[in-house]
Amino acid sequence: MSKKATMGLQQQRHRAGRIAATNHGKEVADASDPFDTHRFLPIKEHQVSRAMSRRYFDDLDVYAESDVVVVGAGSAGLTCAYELSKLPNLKVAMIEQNVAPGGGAWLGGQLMSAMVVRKPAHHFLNEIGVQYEDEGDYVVVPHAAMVTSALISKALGNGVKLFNATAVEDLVIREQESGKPRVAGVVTNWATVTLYGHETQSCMDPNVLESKVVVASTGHDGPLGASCVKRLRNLGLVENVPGMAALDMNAAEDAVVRTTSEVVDGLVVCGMEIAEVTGAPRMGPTFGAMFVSGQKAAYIAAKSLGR
Ligand code: AHZ
Repeated sequence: MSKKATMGLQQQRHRAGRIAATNHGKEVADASDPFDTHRFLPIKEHQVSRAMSRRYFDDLDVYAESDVVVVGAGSAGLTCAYELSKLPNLKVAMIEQNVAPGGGAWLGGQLMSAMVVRKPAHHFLNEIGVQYEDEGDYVVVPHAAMVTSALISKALGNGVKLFNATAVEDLVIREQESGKPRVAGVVTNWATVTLYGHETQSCMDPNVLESKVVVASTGHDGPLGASCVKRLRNLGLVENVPGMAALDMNAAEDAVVRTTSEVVDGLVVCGMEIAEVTGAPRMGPTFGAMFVSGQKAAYIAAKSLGR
Protein backbone atom coordinates (compact mmCIF):
# COMPACT_ATOMS: atom_id res chain seq x y z
CA MET A 1 0.00 0.00 0.00
CA SER A 2 1.37 3.46 -0.84
CA LYS A 3 2.20 6.02 1.81
CA LYS A 4 -0.47 8.30 0.40
CA ALA A 5 -3.12 5.64 0.85
CA THR A 6 -2.29 5.18 4.52
CA MET A 7 -2.20 8.85 5.50
CA GLY A 8 -3.82 9.62 8.82
CA LEU A 9 -6.04 12.59 9.54
CA GLN A 10 -3.20 14.76 10.87
CA GLN A 11 -1.12 14.11 7.75
CA GLN A 12 -4.12 14.78 5.50
CA ARG A 13 -4.67 18.08 7.27
CA HIS A 14 -1.01 19.06 7.02
CA ARG A 15 -0.85 18.12 3.32
CA ALA A 16 -4.11 19.92 2.55
CA GLY A 17 -2.73 23.05 4.23
CA ARG A 18 0.46 22.91 2.15
CA ILE A 19 -1.39 22.33 -1.12
CA ALA A 20 -3.83 25.14 -0.43
CA ALA A 21 -0.90 27.49 0.26
CA THR A 22 1.01 26.71 -2.95
CA ASN A 23 -1.95 26.15 -5.33
CA HIS A 24 -3.46 29.54 -4.85
CA GLY A 25 -0.20 31.49 -4.84
CA LYS A 26 -0.93 33.22 -1.57
CA GLU A 27 -0.49 32.46 2.08
CA VAL A 28 -3.26 30.30 3.53
CA ALA A 29 -2.99 29.44 7.20
CA ASP A 30 -4.82 26.08 6.91
CA ALA A 31 -7.27 24.41 4.54
CA SER A 32 -10.76 24.44 5.99
CA ASP A 33 -11.49 20.86 4.87
CA PRO A 34 -8.58 18.42 4.58
CA PHE A 35 -10.69 16.10 2.39
CA ASP A 36 -10.96 18.66 -0.42
CA THR A 37 -7.62 17.48 -1.73
CA HIS A 38 -8.13 13.78 -1.07
CA ARG A 39 -7.77 11.62 -4.20
CA PHE A 40 -7.79 7.82 -4.52
CA LEU A 41 -5.16 6.14 -6.65
CA PRO A 42 -6.54 5.09 -10.07
CA ILE A 43 -8.05 1.67 -10.67
CA LYS A 44 -9.71 -0.23 -13.51
CA GLU A 45 -12.97 -2.14 -13.03
CA HIS A 46 -11.48 -5.39 -14.31
CA GLN A 47 -8.73 -5.16 -11.68
CA VAL A 48 -11.35 -5.17 -8.92
CA SER A 49 -13.18 -8.07 -10.51
CA ARG A 50 -9.99 -10.12 -10.87
CA ALA A 51 -8.71 -9.20 -7.40
CA MET A 52 -11.82 -10.78 -5.87
CA SER A 53 -12.58 -13.70 -8.13
CA ARG A 54 -9.00 -14.98 -8.49
CA ARG A 55 -8.55 -15.11 -4.72
CA TYR A 56 -11.92 -16.77 -4.16
CA PHE A 57 -11.31 -19.50 -6.69
CA ASP A 58 -7.68 -19.96 -5.57
CA ASP A 59 -9.05 -20.48 -2.06
CA LEU A 60 -11.60 -23.01 -3.31
CA ASP A 61 -8.78 -24.79 -5.12
CA VAL A 62 -6.61 -24.95 -1.97
CA TYR A 63 -9.39 -25.85 0.47
CA ALA A 64 -10.95 -28.53 -1.76
CA GLU A 65 -8.63 -30.70 0.38
CA SER A 66 -8.80 -29.32 3.91
CA ASP A 67 -7.47 -30.71 7.15
CA VAL A 68 -10.50 -29.49 9.09
CA VAL A 69 -13.79 -28.02 7.89
CA VAL A 70 -15.79 -26.26 10.60
CA VAL A 71 -19.48 -26.03 9.73
CA GLY A 72 -21.14 -22.95 11.25
CA ALA A 73 -19.33 -19.81 12.43
CA GLY A 74 -21.19 -19.17 15.70
CA SER A 75 -19.46 -18.85 19.08
CA ALA A 76 -18.60 -22.57 19.28
CA GLY A 77 -17.40 -22.90 15.66
CA LEU A 78 -15.35 -19.70 15.77
CA THR A 79 -13.68 -20.76 19.02
CA CYS A 80 -12.85 -24.16 17.53
CA ALA A 81 -11.42 -22.59 14.37
CA TYR A 82 -9.39 -20.10 16.42
CA GLU A 83 -7.93 -22.87 18.60
CA LEU A 84 -7.02 -24.93 15.52
CA SER A 85 -5.43 -21.88 13.90
CA LYS A 86 -2.73 -21.97 16.59
CA LEU A 87 -1.37 -25.20 15.08
CA PRO A 88 1.14 -24.64 12.30
CA ASN A 89 0.45 -25.76 8.71
CA LEU A 90 -3.15 -26.82 9.26
CA LYS A 91 -5.68 -25.99 6.53
CA VAL A 92 -8.85 -24.95 8.36
CA ALA A 93 -11.94 -23.83 6.42
CA MET A 94 -15.15 -22.48 7.94
CA ILE A 95 -18.44 -22.71 6.10
CA GLU A 96 -21.12 -20.25 7.20
CA GLN A 97 -24.51 -19.98 5.56
CA ASN A 98 -25.08 -16.41 6.71
CA VAL A 99 -23.36 -13.43 5.13
CA ALA A 100 -22.17 -12.40 8.61
CA PRO A 101 -20.21 -14.92 10.68
CA GLY A 102 -21.01 -14.96 14.42
CA GLY A 103 -24.34 -16.81 14.64
CA GLY A 104 -26.20 -15.93 17.82
CA ALA A 105 -23.14 -14.40 19.46
CA TRP A 106 -23.65 -10.83 18.25
CA LEU A 107 -26.06 -10.25 21.12
CA GLY A 108 -26.77 -11.64 24.59
CA GLY A 109 -30.27 -12.96 25.28
CA GLN A 110 -33.47 -11.51 23.81
CA LEU A 111 -31.55 -9.10 21.57
CA MET A 112 -29.98 -7.40 24.61
CA SER A 113 -26.38 -6.52 24.07
CA ALA A 114 -24.57 -7.76 27.19
CA MET A 115 -23.02 -11.25 27.11
CA VAL A 116 -22.88 -13.28 30.32
CA VAL A 117 -20.00 -15.74 30.67
CA ARG A 118 -19.67 -18.09 33.65
CA LYS A 119 -16.26 -18.63 35.19
CA PRO A 120 -13.81 -20.18 34.46
CA ALA A 121 -14.55 -19.38 30.78
CA HIS A 122 -13.38 -15.79 31.44
CA HIS A 123 -9.83 -17.12 30.91
CA PHE A 124 -10.72 -17.44 27.23
CA LEU A 125 -11.90 -13.80 27.15
CA ASN A 126 -8.55 -12.82 28.70
CA GLU A 127 -6.76 -14.73 25.98
CA ILE A 128 -8.60 -13.00 23.13
CA GLY A 129 -8.27 -9.63 24.85
CA VAL A 130 -11.94 -8.83 25.55
CA GLN A 131 -12.77 -6.64 28.53
CA TYR A 132 -15.59 -7.47 30.95
CA GLU A 133 -17.13 -6.60 34.30
CA ASP A 134 -16.35 -9.12 37.04
CA GLU A 135 -19.46 -10.15 38.96
CA GLY A 136 -17.93 -12.93 41.10
CA ASP A 137 -19.01 -16.30 39.69
CA TYR A 138 -19.58 -14.84 36.27
CA VAL A 139 -18.49 -11.93 34.12
CA VAL A 140 -20.45 -9.62 31.84
CA VAL A 141 -19.08 -8.36 28.55
CA PRO A 142 -20.66 -4.93 27.95
CA HIS A 143 -21.46 -5.81 24.33
CA ALA A 144 -21.48 -9.31 22.84
CA ALA A 145 -20.23 -7.82 19.57
CA MET A 146 -16.85 -7.25 21.28
CA VAL A 147 -16.41 -11.02 21.74
CA THR A 148 -17.72 -11.91 18.31
CA SER A 149 -15.62 -9.39 16.42
CA ALA A 150 -12.49 -10.36 18.41
CA LEU A 151 -13.04 -14.06 17.67
CA ILE A 152 -13.58 -13.49 13.96
CA SER A 153 -10.54 -11.26 13.76
CA LYS A 154 -8.31 -13.72 15.66
CA ALA A 155 -9.39 -16.80 13.69
CA LEU A 156 -9.20 -15.18 10.26
CA GLY A 157 -6.05 -13.27 11.17
CA ASN A 158 -4.38 -16.60 12.02
CA GLY A 159 -5.22 -18.00 8.58
CA VAL A 160 -8.59 -19.73 8.93
CA LYS A 161 -10.40 -19.49 5.57
CA LEU A 162 -14.03 -18.39 5.82
CA PHE A 163 -16.48 -19.23 3.07
CA ASN A 164 -19.56 -17.26 4.07
CA ALA A 165 -22.93 -17.09 2.31
CA THR A 166 -22.29 -20.81 1.72
CA ALA A 167 -24.37 -23.60 3.21
CA VAL A 168 -23.44 -27.20 3.98
CA GLU A 169 -26.18 -29.30 2.38
CA ASP A 170 -24.79 -32.77 2.98
CA LEU A 171 -21.78 -34.78 4.18
CA VAL A 172 -19.25 -36.90 2.32
CA ILE A 173 -19.20 -40.37 3.88
CA ARG A 174 -16.79 -43.16 2.98
CA GLU A 175 -16.48 -46.73 4.13
CA GLN A 176 -13.22 -47.39 5.97
CA GLU A 177 -11.28 -50.66 5.69
CA SER A 178 -12.93 -51.76 8.94
CA GLY A 179 -16.30 -51.36 7.22
CA LYS A 180 -17.18 -48.44 9.52
CA PRO A 181 -18.33 -45.20 7.87
CA ARG A 182 -16.21 -42.07 8.17
CA VAL A 183 -17.19 -38.49 7.44
CA ALA A 184 -14.70 -37.23 4.87
CA GLY A 185 -15.95 -33.81 3.82
CA VAL A 186 -18.92 -31.54 3.19
CA VAL A 187 -21.24 -30.83 0.29
CA THR A 188 -21.80 -27.10 -0.17
CA ASN A 189 -23.84 -24.66 -2.17
CA TRP A 190 -24.31 -20.89 -2.28
CA ALA A 191 -26.69 -20.17 0.61
CA THR A 192 -29.06 -18.39 -1.77
CA VAL A 193 -29.35 -21.63 -3.76
CA THR A 194 -29.84 -23.74 -0.62
CA LEU A 195 -32.43 -21.36 0.80
CA TYR A 196 -34.33 -20.32 -2.31
CA GLY A 197 -33.00 -22.13 -5.37
CA HIS A 198 -33.92 -25.78 -5.01
CA GLU A 199 -37.66 -25.12 -4.83
CA THR A 200 -37.82 -22.88 -7.88
CA GLN A 201 -35.07 -24.02 -10.27
CA SER A 202 -34.19 -27.26 -11.96
CA CYS A 203 -31.36 -29.26 -10.35
CA MET A 204 -28.58 -26.98 -9.03
CA ASP A 205 -25.76 -29.32 -8.17
CA PRO A 206 -23.45 -28.55 -5.25
CA ASN A 207 -19.71 -28.32 -4.71
CA VAL A 208 -17.63 -30.52 -2.38
CA LEU A 209 -14.78 -29.94 0.09
CA GLU A 210 -12.90 -33.02 1.23
CA SER A 211 -11.66 -32.89 4.80
CA LYS A 212 -9.78 -35.18 7.17
CA VAL A 213 -12.04 -34.05 10.02
CA VAL A 214 -15.33 -32.13 10.00
CA VAL A 215 -16.48 -30.15 13.05
CA ALA A 216 -20.24 -29.58 13.20
CA SER A 217 -21.26 -26.43 15.07
CA THR A 218 -24.49 -25.41 13.36
CA GLY A 219 -26.39 -24.63 16.57
CA HIS A 220 -29.69 -26.04 17.79
CA ASP A 221 -32.52 -27.06 15.51
CA GLY A 222 -34.25 -24.33 13.59
CA PRO A 223 -34.65 -23.40 9.93
CA LEU A 224 -31.04 -24.48 9.30
CA GLY A 225 -29.49 -25.54 12.63
CA ALA A 226 -28.44 -29.05 13.70
CA SER A 227 -28.02 -29.84 10.01
CA CYS A 228 -25.11 -32.30 10.33
CA VAL A 229 -26.63 -34.42 13.09
CA LYS A 230 -30.03 -34.48 11.36
CA ARG A 231 -28.31 -35.79 8.23
CA LEU A 232 -26.57 -38.48 10.33
CA ARG A 233 -29.96 -39.53 11.69
CA ASN A 234 -31.48 -39.73 8.20
CA LEU A 235 -28.55 -41.90 7.13
CA GLY A 236 -29.00 -44.15 10.17
CA LEU A 237 -25.55 -43.24 11.53
CA VAL A 238 -26.94 -42.01 14.83
CA GLU A 239 -29.99 -43.63 16.34
CA ASN A 240 -31.78 -40.58 17.48
CA VAL A 241 -31.68 -36.79 17.49
CA PRO A 242 -34.02 -36.09 20.43
CA GLY A 243 -33.34 -32.35 20.47
CA MET A 244 -32.10 -30.23 23.34
CA ALA A 245 -33.97 -30.51 26.65
CA ALA A 246 -35.66 -27.60 28.41
CA LEU A 247 -33.54 -24.86 29.94
CA ASP A 248 -31.46 -25.62 33.01
CA MET A 249 -28.65 -23.10 33.15
CA ASN A 250 -26.57 -24.85 35.83
CA ALA A 251 -26.72 -28.33 34.30
CA ALA A 252 -26.58 -27.34 30.63
CA GLU A 253 -23.14 -25.79 30.32
CA ASP A 254 -21.29 -28.70 31.97
CA ALA A 255 -23.37 -31.20 29.94
CA VAL A 256 -22.55 -29.51 26.62
CA VAL A 257 -18.81 -29.52 27.36
CA ARG A 258 -18.87 -33.09 28.74
CA THR A 259 -20.71 -34.50 25.71
CA THR A 260 -18.79 -32.61 23.00
CA SER A 261 -17.34 -35.54 21.05
CA GLU A 262 -16.60 -37.33 17.79
CA VAL A 263 -20.12 -38.63 17.17
CA VAL A 264 -19.24 -40.57 14.02
CA ASP A 265 -15.65 -41.17 12.88
CA GLY A 266 -14.44 -37.95 11.28
CA LEU A 267 -17.31 -35.80 12.63
CA VAL A 268 -16.84 -33.88 15.89
CA VAL A 269 -19.96 -32.11 17.16
CA CYS A 270 -19.85 -29.10 19.49
CA GLY A 271 -21.84 -26.10 20.73
CA MET A 272 -25.63 -26.41 20.82
CA GLU A 273 -25.61 -28.97 18.00
CA ILE A 274 -24.28 -31.60 20.43
CA ALA A 275 -27.28 -30.98 22.73
CA GLU A 276 -29.53 -32.01 19.81
CA VAL A 277 -28.01 -35.52 19.84
CA THR A 278 -27.45 -35.98 23.55
CA GLY A 279 -30.65 -34.30 24.73
CA ALA A 280 -28.67 -32.02 27.06
CA PRO A 281 -30.60 -29.02 28.36
CA ARG A 282 -30.27 -25.59 26.80
CA MET A 283 -28.55 -22.94 28.89
CA GLY A 284 -30.14 -19.81 27.49
CA PRO A 285 -27.99 -16.68 27.24
CA THR A 286 -24.77 -17.81 28.95
CA PHE A 287 -21.90 -18.41 26.55
CA GLY A 288 -19.04 -20.00 28.53
CA ALA A 289 -19.91 -23.53 27.38
CA MET A 290 -19.81 -22.46 23.73
CA PHE A 291 -16.19 -21.36 24.10
CA VAL A 292 -15.08 -24.42 26.09
CA SER A 293 -17.01 -26.82 23.82
CA GLY A 294 -15.33 -25.21 20.79
CA GLN A 295 -11.93 -25.61 22.49
CA LYS A 296 -12.69 -29.26 23.24
CA ALA A 297 -13.77 -29.89 19.63
CA ALA A 298 -10.45 -28.43 18.43
CA TYR A 299 -8.59 -30.67 20.89
CA ILE A 300 -10.43 -33.79 19.62
CA ALA A 301 -9.93 -32.81 15.96
CA ALA A 302 -6.21 -32.15 16.49
CA LYS A 303 -5.79 -35.48 18.29
CA SER A 304 -7.51 -37.31 15.47
CA LEU A 305 -5.05 -35.66 13.05
CA GLY A 306 -2.15 -36.79 15.23
CA ARG A 307 -1.33 -33.19 16.25
O1 AHZ B 1 -25.91 -19.60 10.36
C1 AHZ B 1 -25.65 -20.54 11.37
C2 AHZ B 1 -24.89 -19.95 12.57
O2 AHZ B 1 -24.04 -18.89 12.18
C3 AHZ B 1 -24.65 -21.60 10.91
N1 AHZ B 1 -25.27 -22.71 10.15
C4 AHZ B 1 -26.37 -23.43 10.49
N2 AHZ B 1 -26.60 -24.38 9.57
C5 AHZ B 1 -25.63 -24.29 8.63
C6 AHZ B 1 -25.32 -24.98 7.43
N3 AHZ B 1 -24.25 -24.59 6.70
C7 AHZ B 1 -23.47 -23.54 7.11
N4 AHZ B 1 -26.05 -26.00 7.02
C8 AHZ B 1 -24.77 -23.21 9.00
N5 AHZ B 1 -23.71 -22.85 8.26
O3 AHZ B 1 -24.14 -22.15 12.11
C9 AHZ B 1 -24.01 -21.10 13.07
C10 AHZ B 1 -24.45 -21.64 14.43
O4 AHZ B 1 -24.20 -20.66 15.39
P1 AHZ B 1 -25.11 -20.53 16.69
O5 AHZ B 1 -24.72 -19.29 17.39
O6 AHZ B 1 -26.53 -20.72 16.35
O7 AHZ B 1 -24.68 -21.86 17.51
P2 AHZ B 1 -23.60 -22.11 18.65
O8 AHZ B 1 -23.79 -23.53 19.06
O9 AHZ B 1 -22.23 -21.67 18.24
O10 AHZ B 1 -24.07 -21.14 19.81
C11 AHZ B 1 -25.29 -21.34 20.41
C12 AHZ B 1 -25.58 -20.17 21.33
C13 AHZ B 1 -26.70 -20.44 22.28
S1 AHZ B 1 -28.22 -20.97 21.81
C14 AHZ B 1 -28.76 -21.00 23.42
C15 AHZ B 1 -30.15 -21.41 23.78
O11 AHZ B 1 -30.98 -21.50 22.85
O12 AHZ B 1 -30.39 -21.63 24.96
N6 AHZ B 1 -27.82 -20.60 24.26
C16 AHZ B 1 -26.66 -20.29 23.66
C17 AHZ B 1 -25.47 -19.82 24.40
